[in-house]
Amino acid sequence: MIRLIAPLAVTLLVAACTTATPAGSSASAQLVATNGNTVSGLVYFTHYANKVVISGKVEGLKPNAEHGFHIHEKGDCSSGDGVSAGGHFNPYGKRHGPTEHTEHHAGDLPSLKADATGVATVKHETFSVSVGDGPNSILGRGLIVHRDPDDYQTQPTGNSGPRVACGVIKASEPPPPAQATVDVN
Ligand SMILES: [Cu+2]
Ligand SMILES: [Zn+2]
Repeated sequence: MIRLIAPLAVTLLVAACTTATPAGSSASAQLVATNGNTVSGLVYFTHYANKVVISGKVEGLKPNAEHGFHIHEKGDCSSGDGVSAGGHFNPYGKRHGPTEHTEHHAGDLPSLKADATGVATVKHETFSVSVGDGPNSILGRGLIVHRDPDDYQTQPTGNSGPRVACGVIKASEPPPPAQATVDVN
């Protein structure tokens, strides 16, 4: 618990953009391949104070390649091609862009980087979304993996090609300890 005190100070500084979601609230998305694809995975979203740690693993990707990765507006994978998940989650009306710049959709994430065996490890922290409440809550949203890299420029999609896996972000148990090793300070 002591390790959570430092982030609380940060919370006060950026209180205008934060919500009252209790630290430790967790959600996860089981990624299922869209029609004709082989990509699968399990990704966790864990809320610590004002930030959300995203962790997990995605498999069955084209090896040694980048793949666009976003939270999409709708938790609906029913169309079979991922298109039913709608556009990028964008509660604040921003432009699509890289997460290190201020102007990006709340749902924009760094592209997945597949290793030689087609496996990508997800490890990212974001201040742009919450798990639980507020306009930026990702509960009930979609998580999409794309075939191609995100160029972080093309509006509003990043031009990362077809959707190769889709999942719905739902409240869940926290990630197992092996996946929760992100430094929360
Ligand atoms: Cu996307
Ligand atoms: Zn976007």
